[in-house]
Amino acid sequence: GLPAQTRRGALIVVEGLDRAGKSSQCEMLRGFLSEQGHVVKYIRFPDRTTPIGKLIDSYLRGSSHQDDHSIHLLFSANRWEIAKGIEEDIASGTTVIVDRYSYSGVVYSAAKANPTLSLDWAWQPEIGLPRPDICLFLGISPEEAAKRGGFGAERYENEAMQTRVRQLFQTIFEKMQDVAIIDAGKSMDEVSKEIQSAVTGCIARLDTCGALRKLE
Ligand code: ADP
Ligand code: FDM
Ligand code: MG
Repeated sequence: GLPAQTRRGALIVVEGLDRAGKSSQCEMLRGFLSEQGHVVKYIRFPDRTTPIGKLIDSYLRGSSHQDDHSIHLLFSANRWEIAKGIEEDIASGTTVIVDRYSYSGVVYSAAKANPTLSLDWAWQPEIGLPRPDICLFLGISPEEAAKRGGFGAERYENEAMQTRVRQLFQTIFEKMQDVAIIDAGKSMDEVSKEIQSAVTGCIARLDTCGALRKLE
């Protein structure tokens, strides 16, 4: 491969339902890639620390109300405000691991079954954001997820919402490129091995696949 200084970083997204193991796996992947000598950043969406993120946090905790379209656009704006930083990191050789991204964005909003908030409508503000080199989708059955603890107190943590979210994730990832579907019902170590192998393949292809692309 090319020397490290000239090689760009990879943009790696981890998606999935609540309790699929996203955050645990992001941490493990960060450790794995760091040991390999990569410079790695781990970020998550929503980023609840920014002014927009604070509005989102209050909405998710049920402390405030927002129109469905309005909160959708705030989630997207929360990615746009971080996007330039991601592009700079990738260009300077840092690999960025992202816990939830535009795919959670469209799926959770469309799951509300609001008649004027289709998947198609929801995707539009995502167009132009940095496009992941790989998206790891951690799939888990409701039964396996339930073994990992009950629902939390946040807005979308209920059976009806999670069922629709599961179906919509299926719908979007079936026809998507650069996605690795991972059985997240296995042990943490088994899941992390599968992730490592998918990510290693992705990074090996980076030398030939050119610059970071944009969502379209
Ligand atoms: P997410 O970020 O997708 O909501 P977490 O990584 O926070 O998921 O994991 C949710 C819970 O499930 C945590 O208690 C974690 O320790 C546990 N967990 C994660 N992955 C596994 C696994 N493969 N097998 C069993 N338990 C797991
Ligand atoms: N979520 C997350 C959205 O509805 N839209 C988005 O764009 C993103 C990134 O916010 F219920 C939802 C998904 C989940 C909640 O939970 C965030 P975590 O536990 O912080 O991942
Ligand atoms: Mg998490």
